[in-house]
Amino acid sequence: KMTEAVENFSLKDVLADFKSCLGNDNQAVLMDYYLSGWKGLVKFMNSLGTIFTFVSKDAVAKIQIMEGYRNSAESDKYISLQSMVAYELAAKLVDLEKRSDHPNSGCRTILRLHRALRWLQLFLDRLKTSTAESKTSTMCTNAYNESLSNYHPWIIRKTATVAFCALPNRDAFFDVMNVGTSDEVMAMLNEAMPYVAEVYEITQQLYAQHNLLDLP
Ligand code: 1PX
Repeated sequence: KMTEAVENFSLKDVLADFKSCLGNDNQAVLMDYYLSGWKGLVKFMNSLGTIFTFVSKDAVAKIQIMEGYRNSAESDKYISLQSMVAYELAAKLVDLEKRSDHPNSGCRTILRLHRALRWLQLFLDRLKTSTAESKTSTMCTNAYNESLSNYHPWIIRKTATVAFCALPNRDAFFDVMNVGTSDEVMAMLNEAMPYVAEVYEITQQLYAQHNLLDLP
């Protein structure tokens, strides 16, 4: 019943985007690869079942906001996260105190995805060190409680926690990833996760340096 697009889809390709987004000098985080990586994650999440569409819907909305900037007259200002921050701050396009004139700045939109990337990193790290008996729902909940949940109101936390219980088990999860045997999944995660971590760290430093970590 799965479409061809889903069948050919591998988490390996998704994580490769996070390597590509570091470019050649490992300094800038390139927007198009960053968004492409996110689109792949969304596709992966949607293949887990309709219950997760409430999560992917928000990610999709944020990806679309960013693609809007990339398709605008200001496109070149959004070539990297670094150029975006420089441009939006200089042009006063970021709401710093409360959402008002610029409710959907690139800076605040990317910050939401950035926080979610931390969840992904923690979750995949747990998966990497898990055993056949480990429960995906527990790994997912723990990763969430250590990261993203701190930015979510009670009602979202509650809904997310309920959704996590519907996660497929570890074997089914590995199947959906389309990477191969569980040994191959482990090898892929070992090879790809340092790049996700690097993207996270560079973004975190950029935001810290400009005092943007609490954007409303
Ligand atoms: C092998 C594993 C791959 C799994 C890939 C899944 C990646 C999913 C990433 C989740 C993306 C969620 C983006 C959330 C951004 C956010 O925090 N938005 C909130 C704030 O936005 P606002 O504009 O209002 O300031 C917004 O309120 C979000 C609401 C949606 C609910 C978010 C629940 C987060 C759960 C994250 C874990 C997903 C578990 C998927 C199962 C694998």
